[in-house]
Amino acid sequence: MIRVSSALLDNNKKISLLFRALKKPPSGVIDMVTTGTLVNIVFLGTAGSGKTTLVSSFGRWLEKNCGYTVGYVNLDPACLETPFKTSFDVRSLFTTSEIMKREKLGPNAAIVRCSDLMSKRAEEIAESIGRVESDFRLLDSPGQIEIFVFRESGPRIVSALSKKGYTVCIMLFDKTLTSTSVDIATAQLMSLVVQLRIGIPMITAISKADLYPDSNVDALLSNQSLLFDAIEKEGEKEGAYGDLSLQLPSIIRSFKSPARIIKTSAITEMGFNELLDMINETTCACGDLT
Ligand SMILES: Nc1nc2c(ncn2[C@@H]2O[C@H](COP(=O)(O)OP(=O)(O)OP(=O)(O)O)[C@@H](O)[C@H]2O)c(=O)[nH]1
Ligand SMILES: [Mg+2]
Repeated sequence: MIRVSSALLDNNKKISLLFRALKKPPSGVIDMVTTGTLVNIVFLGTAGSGKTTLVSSFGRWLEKNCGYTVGYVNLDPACLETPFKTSFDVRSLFTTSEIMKREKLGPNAAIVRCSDLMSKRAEEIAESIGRVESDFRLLDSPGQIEIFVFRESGPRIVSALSKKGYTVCIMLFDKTLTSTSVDIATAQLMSLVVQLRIGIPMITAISKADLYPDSNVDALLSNQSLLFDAIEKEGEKEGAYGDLSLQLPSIIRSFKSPARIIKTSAITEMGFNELLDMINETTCACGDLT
């Protein structure tokens, strides 16, 4: 972790720290930013899961509630507009619609082409993001997660970015993809696969929780024993697929330290304190993510 002596902190940072002290930061765990570490948070998630809206809302919350400075980064070349003012926008280099026209490609081929261009220019993109001087840099990613994570662009950009600050990922799932115990285990496996691809700490979160304030799977999100018991019960009913789902707990147990899944809402700010706590906890190898 980079440590900067308080003598080197500029006036803005001092004001920000004072503001935070007065407002009492929500997190009781290590406050990384007071040590001068810049934090990159990459928002990944399934299409339409609410990445862009959460970047905007969580960023505003970090600024207003905690007094942090926040830089917003758009890495989605297909989006038309962003609800935040960007400090870096990949659309300043190319856009999907411009590539469609210029190279006479359909929308999917153009998205793939953009991803490959992002990969080629990963160092340059990370350099530009690295120049954003904010406590937190929030990065919005393309809608199609597979294009970012399962091609070269995501891993390359994240790897280059990791040299420019502490980098962590929030993997967002729509509530409709986490309605049963097997869904939740599948989401955890998907987070694990994404983490293997991009190689940085991962926090799994459910979006739009304001639409489902009390769900019957809530207890399973934070208690892995309960989750595994529920999968066993569900698996017993399901025949051949049941056998597969019965294997899920042991796979998750073998590869992933227990981690709770956080319910978030960009509208009510539900789960934002927990998200910040989890980000802090990922910096500590002994962090209790259960
Ligand atoms: N009720 C509710 N709606 C939300 C929330 N977050 C996002 N939405 C809605 O979900 C839809 C998709 O949100 P986006 O933020 O564009 O999702 P995205 O993941 O960035 O979408 P793509 O980049 O196209 O994959 C929009 O209609 C949002 O208003 C939330 O916390 N609560
Ligand atoms: Mg988006």
